[in-house]
Amino acid sequence: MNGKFIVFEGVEGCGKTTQIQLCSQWLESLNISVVLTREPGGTELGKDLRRLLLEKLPNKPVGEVTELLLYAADRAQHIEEELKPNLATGKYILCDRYTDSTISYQGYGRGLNMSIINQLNQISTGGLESDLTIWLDVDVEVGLSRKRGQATLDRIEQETIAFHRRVQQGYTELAGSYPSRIMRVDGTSSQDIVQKSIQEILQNRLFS
Ligand code: T5A
Repeated sequence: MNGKFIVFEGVEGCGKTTQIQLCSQWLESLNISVVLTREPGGTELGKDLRRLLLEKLPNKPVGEVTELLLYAADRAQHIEEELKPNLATGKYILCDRYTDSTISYQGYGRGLNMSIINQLNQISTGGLESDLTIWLDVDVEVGLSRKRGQATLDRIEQETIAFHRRVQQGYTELAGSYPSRIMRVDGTSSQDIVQKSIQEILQNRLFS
């Protein structure tokens, strides 16, 4: 595979969507061919799975294991339909969330068995890892207050603050365990400063 697979991660409202857009504009200005995608929802099937996962409907609860399996199904489809073909043709993929989300949300947040999560991640990805993961680190209160100002909160955003803190702990521990793959960026700075930090990391890690 010749392209590059760059993932953006973090708690709710950390600024992934904003930074992916800015990063895409910058890469295109360098004549690099870019694909923007996300999990869940990076394929047609995935859009339906995203709706099932994020809509909060009264009397229609989503079980924790069901949730885990739906994220895995979304990812398996995404890899075959979107990630592998674009990497094979040399594209730079900017992906909003990937396996570290499952570890942080379903593992740390829900408390599901980590070895099952790791096995499912292996099955759904076939071993495909990101070339680089940018972790936008913001306090969960800051991220959620940004989201509250924006729209109604989805099913997962409506979880307790304790849940979101466990998710944040997940990202912190993952970044400590995989220092060469996961790069922490302070997401509380202004959008321009955050973007400059990301561009510096990409220049050092992918272009040099
Ligand atoms: N999930 C996902 C799992 O539980 N397991 C999994 O395996 C996977 C893959 C997906 C949900 O699914 C869960 C995690 C999630 O709960 P999503 O697609 O991440 O949801 O949700 P989105 O709503 O798209 O994204 P976020 O809520 O995380 O928001 P973003 O994209 O991080 O933030 P963004 O850029 O939209 O910004 C939010 C607001 O903040 C402002 C923006 O203008 C916007 O208003 N903002 C800033 N304000 C101040 N300073 C900055 N630096 C700012 N940057 C952005």
